[in-house]
Amino acid sequence: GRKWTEIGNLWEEIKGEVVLIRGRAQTVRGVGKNIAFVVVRERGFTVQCVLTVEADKVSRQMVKFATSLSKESIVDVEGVISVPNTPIKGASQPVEVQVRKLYCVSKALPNLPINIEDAARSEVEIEKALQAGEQLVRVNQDTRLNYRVLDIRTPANQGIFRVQCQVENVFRQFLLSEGFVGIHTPKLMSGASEGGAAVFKLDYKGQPACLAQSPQLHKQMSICGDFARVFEVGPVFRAEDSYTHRHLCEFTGLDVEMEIKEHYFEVIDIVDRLFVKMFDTLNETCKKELEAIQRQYPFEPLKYLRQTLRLTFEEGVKMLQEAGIEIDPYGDLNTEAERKLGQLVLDKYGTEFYILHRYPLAVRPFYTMPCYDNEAYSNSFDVFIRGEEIISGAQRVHEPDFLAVRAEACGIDVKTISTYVDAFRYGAPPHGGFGVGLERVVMLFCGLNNIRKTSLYPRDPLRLTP
Ligand code: ATP
Ligand code: AMO
Repeated sequence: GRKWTEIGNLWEEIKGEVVLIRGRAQTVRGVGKNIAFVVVRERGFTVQCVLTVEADKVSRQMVKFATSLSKESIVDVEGVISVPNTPIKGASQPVEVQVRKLYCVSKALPNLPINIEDAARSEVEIEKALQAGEQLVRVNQDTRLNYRVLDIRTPANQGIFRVQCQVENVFRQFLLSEGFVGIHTPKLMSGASEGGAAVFKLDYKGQPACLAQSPQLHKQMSICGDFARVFEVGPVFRAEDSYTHRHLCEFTGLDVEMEIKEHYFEVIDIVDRLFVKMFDTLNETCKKELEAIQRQYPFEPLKYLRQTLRLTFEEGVKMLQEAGIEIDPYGDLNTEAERKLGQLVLDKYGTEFYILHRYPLAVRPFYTMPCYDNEAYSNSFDVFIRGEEIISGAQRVHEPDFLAVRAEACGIDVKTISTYVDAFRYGAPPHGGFGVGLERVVMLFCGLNNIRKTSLYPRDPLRLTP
C-alpha cells in the first residue's frame, strides 16, 4: 500500500516532501476559477490544502470540483508540503499541501445540523464573533446530543474521550500491578443492590428482575470465593428520576473489592495511590487532549496533594458549622454542602481532591460496616473532586445474620438477595471496596459542567437515543 501521513504530523521539517493524507473537508473556498483552498481535518488537526491551476497538474475542472465539495465530506489528498510566508488562519498545522490529486471518498449532506467549526468554539469566542456581527449558530446541548456523531468530531470531544480511555487504562494497570484480578459480574439481577427506588425493572422470562445498580453483591461474593482482590469495569444502571448535571441512567462503574487485614484504611490507601497515579499520568500523557478541551472549555488544572487529604465526616461537619452552615451531624451532606465543604477544604488545605470518611451509618447502604467504637458511624468514605462526589466506598458487613438484619432495616426484601447473604455462611474474610463513576471523574478532572459531556451516548431520564 501507499504511505499515508497523519495531518497532526505535517510540520515544516518535511517541506518539499510528497504526502498522502485523508481527512474531512472542514472549509472550502474558491478564489476565482484558478485557485481553491480546502482545510482538511483529521481527528482535531487541520491543514490547508491549496489547488492552483498549473499545466499538467491541476485542471480548472479540479478546482471547480474542490470548490463544490460539501463540508465534512471525506477526501484523499496527494500533494507537496510547502511553508507559507504568513501564518495560516483556521488550521492547526503551519504548513500547506500543494495539491496534485484530490479524491472524494465519501460525500456528506450539503446542509448539516451542526457546523463543526461553530460547535468547536468556546463561549468567549462565540461572544466575540457575535459582537463582530458574524453569522453564527450557538449549538445547544440537545442538538449536540441529537447529532452526537457530528458533535464528537470537535477537538474538545476528541480529547474528552481519549482522556476517559486513559482513566480506565490507569485504573486497570494500577490494580493489576497491585495483584487485583479483573472480573465480570451479571447485569441481569433478581433484586436491587443499592435500594429499591432507582432500579430498572424488567421481565426475565416470566420472573421479575432488574438491571444491576452496581456490581456490589457479586464483587463481594467473589471475595468469598477467594479472589482476594478484584476489580470490574462495566455498565451501571440507575433509574434516576431527576434531571441533574451529574446523574445518568446508565454510566460506567469502576469497581474494586478487596480483603482487609486490619483496617478499612487499607482500602483508602488504594484509592489514594490509584488517584495520585491517575492524575499524574493524565497530566503527563494527555497534554494535547487536555489542551484541546481547555481551548473550548477553559479550566484550571486540578490541585491535588502527593498524599491525599483524609478528613472524618465529623471534622467536615465542624468546618461547615464554623462557616455558619447548619448541618445535621448524623444526616447526609446535600449537594450544596458538599460544594461548600470542597471550597473550605481548598482554602484551608490547598487541594481539590480529598477523602471524607466515617460517615453516619444511617446514610449508608445496608452492607456498610458500623464503626467498632461507635455504631452511629460507619467504616465508609466518599471521595470528592472540586466539591463533587466521584467515589463511595466502605468496609462491608461479613457476618450473615447481621447482614440480613441490616438489609431488612433498610427496607430490602432479604429473599431477593438470599444467595448473596448465604455466601457469607461458608466463611468470609473481612473486606471492603469502592465504586467510581468514570464519567464523573472525567467531568470533574476537566472542570466540565455536565456529565453528558463525558458520556459518549448519554442515557438520562429524557434520552434513550442515539
Ligand atoms: P450516591 O448514589 O453514591 O450517593 P450520588 O452522587 O448520586 O451518589 P446521592 O446519594 O444520590 O449521590 O446524593 C448525594 C446528595 O446529593 C444527596 O444528599 C442529595 O442531597 C443530593 N442529590 C442527589 N440527587 C439530587 C438531585 N437529583 N437534585 C439535587 N440534589 C440531589
Ligand atoms: P454509589 O451509588 O455511590 O456507590 O456509586 C458509586 C459512584 O458512581 C457514580 N454514580 C453515578 N454516576 C453517574 N450517574 C449516576 N446516576 C450515578 N450514581 C452514582 C458516583 C458514585 O460515587 N456499591 C457502591 C460502591 C461501593 O461501596 O463499592 C455504589 O454503588 O461517582
